[in-house]
Amino acid sequence: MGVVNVTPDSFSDGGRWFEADAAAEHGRALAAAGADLLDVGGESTRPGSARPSAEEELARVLPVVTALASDGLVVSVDTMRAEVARAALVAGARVVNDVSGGLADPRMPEVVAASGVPFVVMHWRGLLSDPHEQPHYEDVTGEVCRELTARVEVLLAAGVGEDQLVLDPGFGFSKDAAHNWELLGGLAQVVALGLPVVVGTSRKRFLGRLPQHTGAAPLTDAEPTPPTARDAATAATSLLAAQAGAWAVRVHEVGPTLDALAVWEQTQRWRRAR
Ligand code: PMM
Repeated sequence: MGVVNVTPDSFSDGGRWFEADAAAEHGRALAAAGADLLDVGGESTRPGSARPSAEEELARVLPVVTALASDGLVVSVDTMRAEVARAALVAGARVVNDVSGGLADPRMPEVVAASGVPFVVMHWRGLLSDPHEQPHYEDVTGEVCRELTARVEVLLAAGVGEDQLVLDPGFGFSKDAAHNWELLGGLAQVVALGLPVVVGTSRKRFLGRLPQHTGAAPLTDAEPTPPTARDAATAATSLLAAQAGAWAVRVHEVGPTLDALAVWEQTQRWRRAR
């Protein structure tokens, strides 16, 4: 899943693809590099960023969804708004990806149920509590699994088909670095819930402190590496996600992740051949 952020302020690629033509061109490049699915989003979830109006979000995503879908590419729309999801589906999107797991907009379950398309249900406590509050978990993987299961029950009761549901543990959303590492190590537990799982670790902040962990930079150096320097670490997390049985990984740079997945697939083939 290749990321196409049509936003002026995303943390990872802020503003680079804000113009519709540039965003569509970027989506085509990701597809040419091997992405099976292009995730088009018009709202940044960066802490402190102001939400765009629904009109503004529509104006950002619709031209890009239309351009990519009319090229025959498979597009998902990354939105928390039912109205944007509905319009994007009419424009040719084939998947809805909601970082609030359907919590932000009470009309989202009905739009998803009526469309029959896959729905990515991401874990995020941000809409249940103060988003600036320090996240607290006794057992992050277990709690994420329980909270995702609760979302699934609500969505099924609202008429969404089980075969539409895709889970995402929500790396970096209401989670600090230690939570993200623990969750990555416990990913197989999320997969064991029995639904397809998307993993979105790409260029996230917890991957920006590896030079300190490896001793390549002093521990006192508080500055994380810039997001664009995190693609090797992202490829490593993609491989771990594949190994744990994830259905998809959501990444900004496709090449390094495809190489890592090819490495994993070769070892799998060898194991199967024995
Ligand atoms: N992360 C971001 C945005 N959308 N969607 C899913 N399903 N999973 C994620 O982890 C996720 C997402 C934030 O990252 P970005 O600003 O680089 O797009």
